[in-house]
Amino acid sequence: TQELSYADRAKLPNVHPLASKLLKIMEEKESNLCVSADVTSGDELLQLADSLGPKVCMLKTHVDILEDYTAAVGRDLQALAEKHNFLIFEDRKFADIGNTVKHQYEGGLYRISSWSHIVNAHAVPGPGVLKGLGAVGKPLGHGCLLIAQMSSQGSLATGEYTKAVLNMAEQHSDFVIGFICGSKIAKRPEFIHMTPGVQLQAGGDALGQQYTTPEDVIQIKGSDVIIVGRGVLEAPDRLKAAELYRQSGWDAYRKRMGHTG
Ligand code: UP6
Repeated sequence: TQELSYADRAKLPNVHPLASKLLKIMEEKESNLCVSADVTSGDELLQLADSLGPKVCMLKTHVDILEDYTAAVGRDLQALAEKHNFLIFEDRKFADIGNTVKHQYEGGLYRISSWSHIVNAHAVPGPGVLKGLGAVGKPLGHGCLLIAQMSSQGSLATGEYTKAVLNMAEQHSDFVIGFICGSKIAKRPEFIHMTPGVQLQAGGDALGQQYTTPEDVIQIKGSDVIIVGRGVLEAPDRLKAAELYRQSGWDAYRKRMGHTG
């Protein structure tokens, strides 16, 4: 069977509206790049969002590593997402009972649900984690990614666990829009596959991170979005690096779709 393009998938009758929006952005901007903006200052985060915004379909945050978070950061980030047409993904990796994650998502210092389109969760607690997050996120039109696999060495999220995560996603497709994973795991083309642990050269870091290339992730493994942190952040020219990752991710997608050159 012929593989569907991002644009085709955006039009599927059962696609979540937020997944549809993402797929449209990807096609429009020719970008399957999500930059992981892992910086510790709010100003630097906003400056990154403004300069790299045109290159990405999504910006991923770890809001709890900011040393100077104020509500203005969330608000300004939202404005930049509008300006440059990307989605915001707070990589909070919720992993508690429904009632607790509901508070963590909606309240506290960060009020994540007020500015982030997408969050993610571990499936470890069972479906209650999605019930809790969904109670806050669904009325706002937000979506959730389930962590089905991890890029780190020795990850326990493999095999039967990954299958169970897939099952949970299928049963909650009104809120779950896809997965954090190493390769395409779901047959349903409505689900988005997003893969971290990406650099232009395979390798790793000293703390267990493992890297593969955009080509491997998109073309060979069949994932949809590459998530790149230090590959961009530690480059001498971040904008140039982001463009390089955008281009290689897009080339890999074009090759997967059967285009040459
Ligand atoms: N991340 C992973 N692997 C996972 C899940 N999430 O690396 O399985 C996140 C990290 C980090 C980013 O929390 O924010 O993706 C990867 O950053 P890097 O490209 O600098 O390694």
